[in-house]
Amino acid sequence: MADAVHLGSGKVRELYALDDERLLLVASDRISTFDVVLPTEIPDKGRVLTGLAAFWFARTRAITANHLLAVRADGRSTECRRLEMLPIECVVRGYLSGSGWKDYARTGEVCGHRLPAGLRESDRLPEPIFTPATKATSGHDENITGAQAAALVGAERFAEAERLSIALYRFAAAYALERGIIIADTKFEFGADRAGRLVLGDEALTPDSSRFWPADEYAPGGPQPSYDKQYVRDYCEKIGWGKTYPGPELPPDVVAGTRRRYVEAFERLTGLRFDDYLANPSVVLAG
Ligand code: Q0N
Repeated sequence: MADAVHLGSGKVRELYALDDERLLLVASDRISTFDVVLPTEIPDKGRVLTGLAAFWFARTRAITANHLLAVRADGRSTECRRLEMLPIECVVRGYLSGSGWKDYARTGEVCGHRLPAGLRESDRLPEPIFTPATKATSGHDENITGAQAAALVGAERFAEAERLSIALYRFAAAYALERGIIIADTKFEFGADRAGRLVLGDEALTPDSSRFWPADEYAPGGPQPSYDKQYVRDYCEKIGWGKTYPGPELPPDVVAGTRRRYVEAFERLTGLRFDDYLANPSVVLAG
């Protein structure tokens, strides 16, 4: 870390350059809700997300190459290949929620996909759809049509990013559903390596980059509880926070309940004990 150059901060992650070809992604324990980072951290949240992403990277190599080189012993830092990132977010939706639901309710379409009439909020879609968005530097990402995305990255790149995103989502959603977790939607970021090949980057298939819902509570026709952040959201509603900066401190029981949910998602999906991950993060890469 001594000579790693800080490149930038996301809401909950830091990015450093190790050399010309490698980056270090560090996941903090910060948590955001309603787009505001809260002043209270969730212990080990960054380790859960790092471990889960590494688990998925290891298990999806037959679908697509990815940027992961190594998970460090701290369990929250990953060394990755430096890529030329595409200027689009590759979102896949298997269920109708968030901006997808809002767009459908207004227009009957999401990112140019015409959907059947009469769908309710949180309904499962007949097939997963690719709904690209632009990366907003400030504020919210904006949904765009496939044609707009293709204009940004090129038709061939767009087609490959769409194909890979849908294949990754199908694989992960089926796997997670068997373990009691619905992945309602998810966001991928791809980049090109030096040979021009498309490579999966960022963190993938975590609760921060996806909507995870508990399958046993699934009840379409309204919003669903979040697998990971529901205690935080319920607490924020209870105290009447206005959902603008600054966010509230979280009480110890909300922190403990939320940490337990993150660890539970990790253990369900990986089939590993989280303590075993802490002792040796490489366990998520085996098998
Ligand atoms: C990169 N972002 C956006 C960390 C994540 N492998 C890569 N090569 C080049 N650039 C990037 C990656 C990756 N991953 C991705 N920015 C640069 C997401 N960031 C936001 C800040 O926290």
